[in-house]
Amino acid sequence: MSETTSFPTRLSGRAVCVAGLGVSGPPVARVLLAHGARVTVVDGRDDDATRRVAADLRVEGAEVELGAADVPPPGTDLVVTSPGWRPDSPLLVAAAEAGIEVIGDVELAWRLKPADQIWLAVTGTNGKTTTVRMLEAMLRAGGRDAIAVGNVGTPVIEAALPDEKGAYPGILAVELSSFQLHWSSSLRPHAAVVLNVAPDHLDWHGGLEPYAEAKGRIHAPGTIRVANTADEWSLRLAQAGDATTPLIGFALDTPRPGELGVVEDLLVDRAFVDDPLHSAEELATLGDVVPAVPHNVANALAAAALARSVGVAPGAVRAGLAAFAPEPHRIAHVATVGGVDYVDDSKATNPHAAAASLASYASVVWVAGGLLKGADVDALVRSAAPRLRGAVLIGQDRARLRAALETHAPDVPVVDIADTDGRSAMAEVVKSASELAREGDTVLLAPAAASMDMYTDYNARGDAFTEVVQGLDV
Ligand code: UMA
Repeated sequence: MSETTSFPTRLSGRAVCVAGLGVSGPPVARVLLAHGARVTVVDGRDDDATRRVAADLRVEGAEVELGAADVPPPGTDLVVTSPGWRPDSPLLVAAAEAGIEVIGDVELAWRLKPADQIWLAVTGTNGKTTTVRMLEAMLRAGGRDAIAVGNVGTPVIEAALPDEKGAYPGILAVELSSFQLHWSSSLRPHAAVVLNVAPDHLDWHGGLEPYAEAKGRIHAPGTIRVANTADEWSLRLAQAGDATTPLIGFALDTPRPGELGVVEDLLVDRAFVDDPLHSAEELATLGDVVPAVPHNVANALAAAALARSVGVAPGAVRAGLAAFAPEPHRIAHVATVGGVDYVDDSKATNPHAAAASLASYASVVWVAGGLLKGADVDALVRSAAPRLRGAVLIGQDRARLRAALETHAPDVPVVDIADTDGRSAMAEVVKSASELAREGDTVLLAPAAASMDMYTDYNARGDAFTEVVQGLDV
């Protein structure tokens, strides 16, 4: 497209192909139509639900092609892809070969957003959603007009732009996945953090380095860099960002000047204060963080750093934490039965998340398995071994977990559930786990794997676990 006029103006009359008719595709198509673009939406699916969404969009003026979608329509000027589309998918390869620009939904939102809207951005392998929700709560407690958007569920494009009355949120707490960052090039968040990096989505990115590199894009020119100093990649990616901006560290120990940290039972800021060398601000107590497990305290510190970067007062940080309610299936205590705690952390869909979860309990019957997405589980099993009372394995890649347990925890009893029906398998899981557990133990669903081999998503897996546990005799 010609570079001489502004991006929004250039969209008028242009042929734009929107790849994907899932969550982000429809609002992207609508915004493009509103800017006068000629829009064709493509999706590989052709089922009833997709056809219904397609029918609505056709009424609004878009072309929609369902089923095989291997090349952009002739004359396409720009492709806006949904995040999950892999760079090696035929349509995106064909677009690249034809010299057509490919951007993601987040990049489109950035190019169209009002100039004075502030973005605070969060990525990382684990903790993103909790952190943006905490951040949203802190910003609101501080009187700011803020909303959490992005990978958390509300497409950025839906929230970033002015409504019919011309109103728009002043600040976005944006959760960005590595996919969304891969398809972004000109984002310039006010402040940003990579919470942590551990192997995940390796099949999509082709390895850990490109996965981390995609996350590192969040530290754009001019962006205040927030880094978890206890995480090698988090720090390294921030250090590789714009050296002219402040680098604010956070960790679970005593903060140095320029950092946020923990002193006894207090969350403390020694960065966004008048005199970091000689003073510090108390932000909250550990008791304000729910649950106060180590990785969640790190999430709270990251959210606090981003909130403080736009001037949110310490009292609002604390009030935000108090107002924050954890989302379901994240270290959720389901019940105590016979002195055994049952905890649902179905959201632990990769080994790094499962490791943080396992480290929060002293003696665990571990429920694990599903789709490992190319991740290695040896380090996880090795570090968890001393805490394991037993393990119950489900799902497609359970043999790899079993092999790791045989190597690193040979004395730990392991029950293998071969049933692939989500509901009946979970009943067997809970029965076996309750038989392995002793009083004082925790039965922990922290699968280290994605759920889609047996469930719609991690919510359905967590719901199945919760339902069976709630049916146990108290
Ligand atoms: N499709 C194709 N061909 C492909 C790939 C996808 O036709 O090669 C079609 C699918 O049939 C589907 C549509 O594209 O109809 C879906 O696109 P999508 O899965 O890329 O994305 P959306 O439905 O738009 O949802 C996305 C995020 N999904 C992914 O990144 C996979 C959502 O994150 C996000 O909440 C939403 O945008 C709003 O921003 C979900 C997620 O799983 C929660 N994220 C991953 C994670 O958290 O680990 C990154």
